[in-house]
Amino acid sequence: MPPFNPSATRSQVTGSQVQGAGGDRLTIDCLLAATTAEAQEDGADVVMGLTTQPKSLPPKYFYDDLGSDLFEQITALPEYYLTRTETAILQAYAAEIAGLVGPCELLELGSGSSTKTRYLLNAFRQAGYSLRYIPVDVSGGMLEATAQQLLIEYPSLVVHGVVGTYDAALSHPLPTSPYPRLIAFIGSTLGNLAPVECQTLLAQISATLQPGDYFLLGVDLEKDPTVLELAYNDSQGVTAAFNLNMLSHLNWRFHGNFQLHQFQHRAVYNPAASQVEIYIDSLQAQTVTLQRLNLVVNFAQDEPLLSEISRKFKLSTLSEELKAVNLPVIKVFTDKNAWFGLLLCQKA
Ligand code: AVJ
Repeated sequence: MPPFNPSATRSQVTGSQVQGAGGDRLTIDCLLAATTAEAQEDGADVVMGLTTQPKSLPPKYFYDDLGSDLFEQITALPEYYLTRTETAILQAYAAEIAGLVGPCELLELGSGSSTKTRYLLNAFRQAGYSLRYIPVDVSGGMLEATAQQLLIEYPSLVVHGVVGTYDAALSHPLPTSPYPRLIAFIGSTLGNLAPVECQTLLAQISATLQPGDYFLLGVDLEKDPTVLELAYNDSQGVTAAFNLNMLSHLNWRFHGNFQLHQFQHRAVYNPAASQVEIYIDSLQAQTVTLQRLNLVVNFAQDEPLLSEISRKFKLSTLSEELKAVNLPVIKVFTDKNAWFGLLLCQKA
């Protein structure tokens, strides 16, 4: 099979659906743009972020194939407790979750390498439930490689991947299923969203679910700021590389000329907003051009660019917010330190 081409144009979407080695067990829909016009449309958020003061960029631009790879490396860092902690929770409670949910169709937002998801897939398989898995990710390379691997590991799994943003994927029509849907949004990706955007996405997720469907949400919780700051300033510099890779991603995607060595990674905890803030600081006054976006940007010396917020949640507040969008929590799973929370909700 030819390698999956994440830059297929929208008009090729249907034509570029991948029918995998597993025959009709694999479909991949690509909703990303590739023509100049579409890339410009895609990059409207980049233009907005770089022309508004203070400057910022959407965290989704971390995740080109190299960025997804660097994130995988972050998850193995000694300082980065998040993935390890959530994995332990899934390991301990996946069977209970499968028991509560029953046979279903699992749609995962931001599936990445689907490593933690395997605990759920294993639990559903163990229970004898058939399962359709719909991984959604902006990184097409990682999604396809993961899907191919899953077909081998799970001989009766049907995979329908969607390469695209959450927005595009949630409104993308999928074949109907006789089973309830379980939307999984784990890994604390919700923490990237400011409170208002967070409410909007939760409401959007709720709107795509039928009463009785499920939502599984994994979030990082408030804790000692020292622990938090270490997790985003690792001693091996992997987080710094991950952060700066956003600039190389913009360079190739939008024909830009960011000089990475003229920028620096910085992460600080902001207790008032309960969030770690990740910045790319400009080490000198400089001008950057993004040809494909017709954009010229000036940076002052030491000017910060906010590349990510990583919010740390309080279980009681979050549960209220979920209830407000018709997704009441039916069970909360956590670790012994209450560092991370996994919330199983059911659409009312
Ligand atoms: C993938 C959003 C959960 O916020 O911890 C890791 C991304 N950024 N190190 C996080 C990230 C820097 C991560 N999330």
